[in-house]
Formats: sequence, C-alpha cells, structure tokens
Amino acid sequence: SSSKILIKGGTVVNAHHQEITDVYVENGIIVAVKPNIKVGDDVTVLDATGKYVMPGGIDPHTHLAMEFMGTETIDDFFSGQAAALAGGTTMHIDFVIPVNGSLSAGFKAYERKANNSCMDYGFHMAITKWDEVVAEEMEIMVKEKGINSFKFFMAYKGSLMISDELLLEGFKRCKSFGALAMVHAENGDAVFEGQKRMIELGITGPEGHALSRPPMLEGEATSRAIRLANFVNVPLYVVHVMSIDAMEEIAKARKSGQRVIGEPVVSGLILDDSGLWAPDFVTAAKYVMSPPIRASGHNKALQAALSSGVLQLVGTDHCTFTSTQKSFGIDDFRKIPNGVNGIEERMHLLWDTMVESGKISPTDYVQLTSTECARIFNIYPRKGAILAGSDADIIILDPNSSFEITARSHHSRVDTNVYEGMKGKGKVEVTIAGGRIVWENDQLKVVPGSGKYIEMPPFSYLFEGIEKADAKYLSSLQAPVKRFNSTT
Ligand code: DUC
Ligand code: ZN
Ligand code: ZN
Ligand code: ZN
Repeated sequence: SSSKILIKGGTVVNAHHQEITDVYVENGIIVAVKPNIKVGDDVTVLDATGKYVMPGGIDPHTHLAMEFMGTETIDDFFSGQAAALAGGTTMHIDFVIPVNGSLSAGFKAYERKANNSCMDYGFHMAITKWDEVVAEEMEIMVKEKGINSFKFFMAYKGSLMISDELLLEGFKRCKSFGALAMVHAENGDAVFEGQKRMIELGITGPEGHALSRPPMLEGEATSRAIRLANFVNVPLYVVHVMSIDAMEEIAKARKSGQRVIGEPVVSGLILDDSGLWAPDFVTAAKYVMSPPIRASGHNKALQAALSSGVLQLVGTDHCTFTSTQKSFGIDDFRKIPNGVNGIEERMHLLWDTMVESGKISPTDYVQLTSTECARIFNIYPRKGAILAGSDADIIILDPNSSFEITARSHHSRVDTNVYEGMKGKGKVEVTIAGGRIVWENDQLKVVPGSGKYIEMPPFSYLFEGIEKADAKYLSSLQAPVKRFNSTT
C-alpha cells in the first residue's frame, strides 16, 4: 500500500463514459484523471493496460453482525468487509436494527459493531415497530446521524411486520424530511398462512420455505407498497426484488412516471430454487433466504429487467449463517436462519453474467454496481465515480482472467457458499479502498479501523419536484369546488 498511486493505461469506466487514460491518487483522493501522467519514484505505479479501471462496487444491502432469528450472522463488519474487498466492493450500506425498538440505541450498537471496519460503510435504519418515539427518533437519525433511508417490513408477522396504517405513517414521515422509504415486500399474513399449510402437510424441510411464500405474495405486497407510496406521493425503494411478479409491478409504476427503485440481489439474478430440494439438509438450507430464491425463469427475467433499466442497482442481502446455525431448523424450515452470502461474489458474477455475456456494457455495469447506488443515497460523486476529487475507491478488472468460487478459498467466515463451483471470466485483480491497495496478487492487506462512516444526506434526486406535484394535486381538488360555487 502507498499514499500515492498511479494507475497507467487502463480503460477508465464511469457510468456514462469510458476511455483509456491514467488515474493518479494521493492521500485517499483521486487527484487527476488524464493521459500520460508523469510521477516521481515515491509513487506506486500499477500497469492497467488491457484492463478496466472502475469505481469500487457499492453494495446497497448487507447484514453484518446482525442478531436475527435467535442467532447472529457469522460475518461481522471486519470479515464481511474483507470478503467484499477481495471481490471488488469498497463500500456497503448495512441495516441498523433498533434495540428494543429504540433507533438511537440501535445506532449506538452499530457504531460499536462497525468500529473495526476496513472499508467505508453507511447505514439504513430498519423500523421494527412504530410509535411516537420512533417517529421522533427518525428525524434525529436523518438530521444528526447521516441516515437517509428507512426499511419497513410487510412480512415477519408477529415481530417486524407493520400494518398498512403504520406503513402510510412511516411513508409520510420519510417524505417530511427527505428520507427514502424502503420496503421488504411480502404479504406477512399470507406467508403465515402458507407456513401453517406446509406444516399441516408435513412438509418441514427447506423446500417448504419456498412453497410457503410463493411469488404472488411478493407481487401483492410490492403492488400495495407502490400504490400506497403513490397515494402519499413519496419515492419508494423495493429491496430484494426476487420475482417476475414484483418486477412487473415496478415496471408498470415506473412506466407511469412514479418514482420507484427496484433492487434485485445477486442470488435472485443468478440462482434458481432447485438447491432447496437438495436431499442433504445443510446443502438445501444454505439457500434459505426471504423472499425465497424462485423457480428457474425468474432469474433470467430479472436480468432482462436490469439490462432494460426497469431495475436500477444490485445488492446482495449478504447475511451469512454457518451450517451449524442453519441446522437450528433441521425439523422445521421456519427455524432456519434466513440469509445467503454474496458480498464477495457480486462484482464477479455480475461482470460474467451481464457484461461478458453481452447483455450490458462496462459503463452500464459501473452504473448498476456503484454509481446509481451513490446517486440514490446522495453520496455521488464522492462515491461511484472515477473523477478528480472523488474518494479513491477503485478496482482493476482483467477481462481475460477468470474466477472460480468456492468456500475453500473465499474470505467470508461462512463454511458454505451458495455459488460453490461457479466459474467465470473477468477477475478483480486490484482493489484500492480509501487510497490503499487492499487486494493484490490474491492477497488481502486490510487495516481494521481504516473504514470510515459515510453520512448520507437527505433529499436525493428522487425528491426533486415532489412539492410541485403535491401543489398541483391540491389545486386540482379546487376545481370541482369552484364549479359548484359558480352555479349558486
Ligand atoms: N431476508 C433474509 O434472507 N435475511 C435477512 C433479512 C431478510 O429480509
Ligand atoms: Zn473523456
Ligand atoms: Zn428483507
Ligand atoms: Zn436484507
């Protein structure tokens, strides 16, 4: 590692433009992007001829050191981030889970969890119950703590799920201070009913997980969330879009001009549900996440939606549990901790599946792995770009080199990998995070505590013109009143 780095002769890719040029980095910041930069001997020079130089990936959806379903994810901030860096991701946004419903206590707990970070990170806040105190604390999170997004749960009946009434309250609250409302969109009442059905039928294995919560329940909740967001005129972000059913609702809303963002995750784009029927429990259980990984066909449709712009950015929902933890549900799929890996694999799998296959261009790839996330969460162009003045979070990818995924050599602490045995073209050879070379020659050189908390300000581009639209709506309500008055 070095505080001065020159990347020579690579194809520098931003979301809307690529060209062969040099990139010079000093003290964690990109200082210059231009051809033929000359430097002294105190500068580390990386030859990127024939390779792509791109903004480090930003994973908008992770769960590190999360307590969930009676246990805690095996990856903490340090191990999850180290894995991320080995796979070309240089920033992630994790979900703060409130402590006994308290947002500020949750925030404090996550500050502690993240203090050994080796890469930059931001926070969303999960809303796990709703009352006046929570509504008050939301404002503190936005104005003082750098959080500009809140996730509401339409599933997990009896614990996290909130009613439509409270969802509307939450949406209005988000809108009042320019925070983005996010939803986990599955119909929790129907999931509960579906689970009962499976248990009554004696289907207790991991396949029961998928059968109990089919795509229609994701489609229904996605449609409801979109319509409620439209009703109060607030931008909406749908996390982990796993099905055609949900994607089509998003497509329809966007076509009508509504501000809806759809985030597919790598597992939903790449895998299908066949693994859930594996005869061996541990193999099948590793695929259990919510919403479930769908039948073959949904994955290809989500890929197409990503290439056409119906879906805008890709996350992972990285949320890892060991085989031992997954075995808590050996007699009952409802007790299998939900979650799959992906923070390390996202950049490679997307390059191979989307760019190498010709579905999208390298500039599109940068857009949906980094730039769009930075824009939505209002940290562009500090993040998500290779421009003078941006943070030096950079990857060098060799399109002619190849990768192979296996739990034997991955950097996450989990003992399995849902992408076990997958191979592809395009390998991240160098990762630079905060101006340090942290991944080179298949070696990690990570420094605990070097990662910074990135505050995300409210009112991203998604809020532009919202007030005008509200005013227009109000004035449209005046018209019939006037007409009535004029006849008297
Ligand atoms: N789904 C998961 O699979 N894990 C964490 C939370 C969630 O909604
Ligand atoms: Zn140019
Ligand atoms: Zn979720
Ligand atoms: Zn999640």
